[in-house]
Amino acid sequence: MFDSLSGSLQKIFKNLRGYGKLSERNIKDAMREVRMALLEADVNYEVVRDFIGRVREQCMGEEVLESVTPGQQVVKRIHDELVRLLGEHRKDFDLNARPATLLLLGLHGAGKTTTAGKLAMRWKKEGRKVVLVACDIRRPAAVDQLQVLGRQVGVDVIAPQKGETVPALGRRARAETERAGADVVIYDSGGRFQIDTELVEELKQLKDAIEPRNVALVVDAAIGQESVHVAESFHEAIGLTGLILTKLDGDARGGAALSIQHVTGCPILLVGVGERPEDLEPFHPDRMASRILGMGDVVSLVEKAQSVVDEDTMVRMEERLRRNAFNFEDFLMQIEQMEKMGPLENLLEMLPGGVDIPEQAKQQLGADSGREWGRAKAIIQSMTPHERRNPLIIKGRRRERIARGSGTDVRAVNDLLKRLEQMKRMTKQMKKMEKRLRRSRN
Ligand SMILES: Nc1nc2c(ncn2[C@@H]2O[C@H](COP(=O)(O)OP(=O)(O)O)[C@@H](O)[C@H]2O)c(=O)[nH]1
Ligand SMILES: [Mg+2]
Repeated sequence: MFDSLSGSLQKIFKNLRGYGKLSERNIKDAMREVRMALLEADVNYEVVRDFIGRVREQCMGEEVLESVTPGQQVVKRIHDELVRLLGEHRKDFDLNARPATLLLLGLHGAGKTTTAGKLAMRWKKEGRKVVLVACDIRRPAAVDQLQVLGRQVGVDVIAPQKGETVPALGRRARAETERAGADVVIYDSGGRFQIDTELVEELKQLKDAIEPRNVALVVDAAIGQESVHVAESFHEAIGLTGLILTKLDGDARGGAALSIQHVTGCPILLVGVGERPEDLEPFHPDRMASRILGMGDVVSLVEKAQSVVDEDTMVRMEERLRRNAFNFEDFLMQIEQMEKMGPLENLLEMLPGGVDIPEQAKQQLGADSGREWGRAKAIIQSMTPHERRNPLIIKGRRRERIARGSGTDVRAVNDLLKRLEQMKRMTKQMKKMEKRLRRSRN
């Protein structure tokens, strides 16, 4: 649903990550590109302006500019601001009353009736007794549509009687459902092509009659920024507790989803992603932001790394590796930092595409790497401090002793020594390449 926005943002990030250090100029340029991408996705102009302003301010601080992973830090700031834009935390309906009541309203064709059916199915599956009420009385077809949905899902539908007004139907349904001990009552209402005084009056009377705890506006995301204006008008006239965005499966550019909660102050509760009864998703601001940024849940991963790995140690180790002074003491410290991150299989889940790796393969990978790290640790711990600091002195006799002490064999000890050498060789090669690159640039 956010494919093109996602694509442009990822391109910008890729550039950013390419820099070892970021200058204020780099950040300004990147922010201009992000701004373009958001506007192209049809995000509200003022929302974009505020958003870019906040992110830019945060990125100009030394926390980002002086960081060892500046590109990553910028992405994290953008992600956090996106989450804020989308409403910060997941909000749900208030289903505490018995019966809990929900009034669905919106323009004609927004997806009210479809959503009523979807919600009825969802709540019925959770074991609740759901009743639908057909308050779109002006169009006989609308009542039929809800009755068909009710039959499909297997819930009762209360239909208008001859000559019954909307508020009268509301009052009757309220009394009946209270008597019948329903858990949730969903009122589907009538819409217009535009919000007008007649519609507002009818909805107000219905709302007064049923006094619903939840008043949710169903908005078609495909109409873009117009949906934001629609939501503002309805909220002002009727008072809403939440929003349901439909048709996010279509080619909507997503701008509505990114602006609507910020502009109206109403949380997005659900999104409709298709016509089938199961095409309804709860709205999680953080997951939506990750999805837009095409990053799996890398943000949690970065945060996790930040919380367990202390930056000083990492910087010191990088420095030692550069000077080729990296020894087994550093190696051990690195393993310990890795272990603090938790089992590999859990980390894999957070990577983009990580969820697609079969569970069994993940477990296997996790177990293998755990065993390997465990063995490396045992071998290093069997070395004397002097040996750890001077790997070159570890020859025949010492190798045998270390193998015995760690419950491994000489081959495993040899392998580990080789790995340390490999790491050093690689760093040396990287240094050479860097030099060559620098020379070719000048
Ligand atoms: N693709 C897509 N179509 C939807 C979605 N929600 C509703 N529709 C379609 O939009 C049209 C109008 O829906 P309806 O529920 O009758 O709108 P209402 O007038 O607000 O009650 C129908 O053809 C629905 O199948 C959605 O999330 N995705
Ligand atoms: Mg309808």
